[in-house]
Amino acid sequence: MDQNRGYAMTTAIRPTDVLVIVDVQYDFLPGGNLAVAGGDEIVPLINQLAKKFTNVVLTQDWHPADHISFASQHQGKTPFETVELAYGTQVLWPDHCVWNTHGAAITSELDVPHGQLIIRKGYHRQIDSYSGFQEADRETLTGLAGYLNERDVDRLYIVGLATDFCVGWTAIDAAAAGFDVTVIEDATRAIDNAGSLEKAWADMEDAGVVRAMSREILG
Ligand code: VGL
Ligand code: ZN
Repeated sequence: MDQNRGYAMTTAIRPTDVLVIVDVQYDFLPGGNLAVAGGDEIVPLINQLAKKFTNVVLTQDWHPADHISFASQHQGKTPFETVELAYGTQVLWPDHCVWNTHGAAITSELDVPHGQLIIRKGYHRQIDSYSGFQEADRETLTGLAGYLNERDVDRLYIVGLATDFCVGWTAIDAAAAGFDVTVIEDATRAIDNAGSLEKAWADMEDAGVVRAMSREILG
């Protein structure tokens, strides 16, 4: 089967498949507080992909101004350093995606009027949540798996920002929750801090996440 991948076989999207668009918010786009290089380049591609799906769900990183993941909340710390928290090691970030700020808004360039659900995450002050399914304490659930299961969804395609954090963790948790998961690589962009991108792909592979390119869906 694998040798056929080069021939751009097109995967048919089924009515029960869901496209999950992760964190395409102004703070992760060029000019934003935690800008992901090339983040804006994926938006037209996501718009094209979304047209193939009946079901589209979005996630939105959504932090209180004093969120524990912000370096500004830890004396003497700067962004991209780490701290040990009750639930493990936490990377510290610039303040980003603060409730009701422009940076937290999903870009208006995203053309997904049929999006069904926006799941917010990271709104508990003491817990970060890269994943759209489960917060960083690995205990608190967002309800997304319940939503998808109630609607008899079994196959997810994941795109958005950033490959090595919110996309990767969402994909791994989705696989752990029993979904059949594909990440569309060219519809993501990475932060890539200290080897995080390579690690994320290795972790996704271990979790059984399929790595695809948009042409396999768009034809
Ligand atoms: C993200 C770092 C902090 C992401 C969110 O969307 O990948 N990364 N918060
Ligand atoms: Zn965040």
